[in-house]
Amino acid sequence: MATFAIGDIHGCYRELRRLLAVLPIDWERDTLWLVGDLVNRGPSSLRVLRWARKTSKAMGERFQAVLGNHDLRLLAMAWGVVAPRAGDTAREVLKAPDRERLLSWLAGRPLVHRQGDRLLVHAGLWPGWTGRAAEKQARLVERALAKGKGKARRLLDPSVDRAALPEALAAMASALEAFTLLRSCTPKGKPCDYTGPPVGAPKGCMPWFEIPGRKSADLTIVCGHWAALGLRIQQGLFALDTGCFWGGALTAVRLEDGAVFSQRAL
Ligand SMILES: [Mn+2]
Repeated sequence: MATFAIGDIHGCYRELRRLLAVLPIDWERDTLWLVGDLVNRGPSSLRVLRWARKTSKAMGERFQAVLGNHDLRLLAMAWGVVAPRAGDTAREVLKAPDRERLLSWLAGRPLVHRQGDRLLVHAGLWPGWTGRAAEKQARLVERALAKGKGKARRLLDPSVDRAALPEALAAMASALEAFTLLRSCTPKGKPCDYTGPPVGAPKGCMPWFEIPGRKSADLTIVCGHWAALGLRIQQGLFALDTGCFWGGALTAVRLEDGAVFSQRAL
């Protein structure tokens, strides 16, 4: 039984179907992980979401998709917390007849999924977190998001000043930042506002997974979110965002042997 992981899809449904067509996956036995950002930017968020929900129902626990920042943005748009901007192509989901069941499925996705020594997350983990600490934080935030009420809305509202939040909610906001947005940070774990490739990072900033003494270093992390990093497979890391929407490719890997499967952007 193998585990396959696919990078950021961003509504690129055609590429997804082509990738799946060549993936040597046994749908009855193997496991499929998605690193999140299923929707937005690309042309077919609705079709990707319908496929993901259906596949999730069919595969059960063998299918896992963690929430990315664009998945959360779709929920925030649906809840009226943020107004859609140009480029928010995922808003097509809001007009769909099946929007409620798609959105409630999405809101029920985890932020972190761990199986044995493998951990799936969209962006990253704070360097001071063990895998266990990350899971604990994730469960708290997931519970709030699945309810979709006041707490969740405040967590997804960019106009809320985090410094003014109650301590518990501020901790959840910080966790959400690591899970869905983190790329590089300082050795002390202060995030850097930088989206480019690691080689051009500002002084004192390094990829979160290279911070010395990182407490989750005993795990193999499967993540995406950082298109400028691209495909990075190294000890303890599978980073899979190869920028399909940006004209790159959609990438899958088989975690057992690191075999790479790729569909270039159409
Ligand atoms: Mn992302």
